[in-house]
Amino acid sequence: MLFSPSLVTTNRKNGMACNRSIDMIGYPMDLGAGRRGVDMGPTALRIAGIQEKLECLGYSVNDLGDICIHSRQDLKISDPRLKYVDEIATAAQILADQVEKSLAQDHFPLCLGGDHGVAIGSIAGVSAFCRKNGRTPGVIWIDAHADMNTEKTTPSGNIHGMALAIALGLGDPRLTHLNGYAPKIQPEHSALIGIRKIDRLEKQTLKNRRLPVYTMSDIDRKGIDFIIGNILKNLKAHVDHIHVSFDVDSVDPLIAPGVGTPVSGGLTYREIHLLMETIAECGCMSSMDVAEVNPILDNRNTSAKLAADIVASSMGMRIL
Ligand SMILES: [Mn+2]
Repeated sequence: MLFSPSLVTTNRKNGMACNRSIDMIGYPMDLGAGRRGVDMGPTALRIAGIQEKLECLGYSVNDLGDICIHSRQDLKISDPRLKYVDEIATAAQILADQVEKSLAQDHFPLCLGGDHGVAIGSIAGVSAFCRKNGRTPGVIWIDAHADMNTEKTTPSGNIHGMALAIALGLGDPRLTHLNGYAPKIQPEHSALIGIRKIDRLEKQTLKNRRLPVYTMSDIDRKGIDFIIGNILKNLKAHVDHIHVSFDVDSVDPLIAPGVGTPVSGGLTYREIHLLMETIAECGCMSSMDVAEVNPILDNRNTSAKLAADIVASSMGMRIL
């Protein structure tokens, strides 16, 4: 493997050892989404060269393959307000166990969605690891949506719109109580960024929980550099493990059309890269999801390629 010596130095300086191992875990799930297609996300990201991009940065990457998930043809919706809840809970527990195992081996778990319900399992795994090792977990949620619905507020019954609420302990116990406890994350140890579409009742939950939310208007006014700087400063003071949950729909659909739920007015190419570069510089990210790549809506895999580059930025890829 050839890589430039300057990149190795940069990685070391950032606190990410250049020989650090990444465990890539595919989560081909579309049961949480309204539209089909995101179950092909892990394949699209692999074809986009995500592994090679990370290896070029000096990491050793273990592709652990895909977690086995039943397809919706084989399943029935028992509760229209929590579609496919049992299958989602089963798969989330399998992912949680794998993420915990990777962290216990001092590997970096990179979870490839699949719909954003991937975060239910990944955060449960992060939380379990932190609990056993006396650490406090935090999460940076990069998304067009807040994903703060519960079965009581959801307009669709799609569980991918509930993933953050579930991590915070709100919702059905089959999902909130993986590993037998809730919440997995405290609201003050989370931050939402890129938000521009919130359902009416979901807005109330966000306000009640006093979550730190940075909308696109905040980004327009204050700039992405200032906002991510503040988020990282605050999290670093209070948590020892930062999980980044990256929904590719946070990026503007003009450059990332192949996502589950596109919403206009998203992060620009430069904003998302700067955000991720700042996270890499901080050297404090310990696990990550990349979710909602939908090849059916994509244009020659451009969104998956963009997502793979963005992940590489978050892991230390630099212009200079
Ligand atoms: Mn999302």
